[in-house]
Amino acid sequence: MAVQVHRERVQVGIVGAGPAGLLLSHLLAQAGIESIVVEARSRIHLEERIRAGVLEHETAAVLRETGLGDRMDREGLVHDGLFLQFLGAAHRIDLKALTGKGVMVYGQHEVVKDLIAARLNEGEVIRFECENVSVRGIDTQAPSIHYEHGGVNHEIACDFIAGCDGFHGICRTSIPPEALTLYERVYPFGWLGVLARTPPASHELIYAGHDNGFALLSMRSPEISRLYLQCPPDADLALWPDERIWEELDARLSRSDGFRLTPGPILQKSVTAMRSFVCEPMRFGRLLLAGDAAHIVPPTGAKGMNLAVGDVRVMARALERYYARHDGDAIAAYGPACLRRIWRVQRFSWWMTQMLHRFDDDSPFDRRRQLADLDYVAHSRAAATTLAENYVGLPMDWGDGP
Ligand code: RFL
Ligand code: PHB
Repeated sequence: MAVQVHRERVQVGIVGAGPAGLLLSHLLAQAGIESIVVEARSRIHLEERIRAGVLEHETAAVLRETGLGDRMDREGLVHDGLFLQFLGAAHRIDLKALTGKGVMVYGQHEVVKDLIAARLNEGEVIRFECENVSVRGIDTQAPSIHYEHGGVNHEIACDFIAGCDGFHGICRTSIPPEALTLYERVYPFGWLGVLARTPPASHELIYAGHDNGFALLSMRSPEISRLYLQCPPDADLALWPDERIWEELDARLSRSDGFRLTPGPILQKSVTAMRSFVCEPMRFGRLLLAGDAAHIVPPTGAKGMNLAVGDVRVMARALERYYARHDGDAIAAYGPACLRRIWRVQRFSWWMTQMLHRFDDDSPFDRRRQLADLDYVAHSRAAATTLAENYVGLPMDWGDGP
């Protein structure tokens, strides 16, 4: 029996409608390059998936410059500082005074909502709920994306495929393993994250290093708090009833000045394992990887989504140059240009993570060294500037890109 196949063609086929895939599609459209985004999950799932919350100064600027800043500027919270907390005292790092820049607290799912709305304005360029997605011919001039939807097989022929399908996607694993070098560190802990209906107890984020483990106070709006606790990587949520979560947050975030959290209804909870990961190179033939498909950072530096934005900005520029003058060198330069920034961000995310978390095999020496690191950042303008410069974001354009 002949199987029906629906065939179409596009310049760039994109796998994954997270921040990387959606923003790439948006940037390409602005450059007059057509793309289609193939996504495994539903629109509602993407729009409700709670993840990152901090946009670097330049990430917010990119969204604004490309027409996506209106709601962010209305509803997002501009933060000019953050607190490092240890030994029961909070120390403010004045990002604005140290770097001239701040960050924007605006949920990743809100960015995703804005991007989906902007892309769907231009037609059916996002295909949701695609099954059995695969990529073929990635080392040829004629790669293609294949998927099933509603019992029909689909094939999209493209010039290039952008693998924006996250850490567990199929793009990176379609590359022959011998063509890749993977760098990885898995941490012996995870984060238990909760979304709670209670006004944030602090108007700026608090990163707390405590003997019981790390805790973070963040937020999504003046009414909604986002809080995290270091926990075992495979923590069973059944063992974390709401009362235990509030008790532990209170213990780790309490201070000698009487600061206290106000518990409220917990709307959502989840556990995230933590790793540092980089895949090199970021391109195999005509498949280009971006975002979490190519690298993962532990969330302590608030960098994952920002790195994804940096990658696709460079990729969009490379593709623009390719189409303007068939410049294959621009495509070859994509990965190396991104990797320089990626490794600096890896370093920062690792440094924040090891400074603030408890490791089971910490010796008393390690603990004193961690506290000395925190003390140094809290009391040295030079050390605080290093943290601040990385936190608000290193420049996305190092001048050596395609
Ligand atoms: P995503 O967002 O994972 O999107 C990948 C998309 O690909 C789809 N997909 C497939 N589609 C088709 N076929 C397949 N076979 C597919 N397999 C997967 C998925 O459904 C999904 O829609 O990757 P992207 O676009 O690279 O974006 C990366 C960011 O999502 C990630 O780095 C951040 O969320 C990380 N992160 C943070 N980043 C920040 O910049 N600032 C933060 O404050 C921050 N906090 C966090 C975070 C991540 C966290 N978790 C849950 C991992 C806090 C947490 C707790
Ligand atoms: C968040 O608001 O979800 C958040 C903020 C800062 C981080 C990680 C996550 O470092």
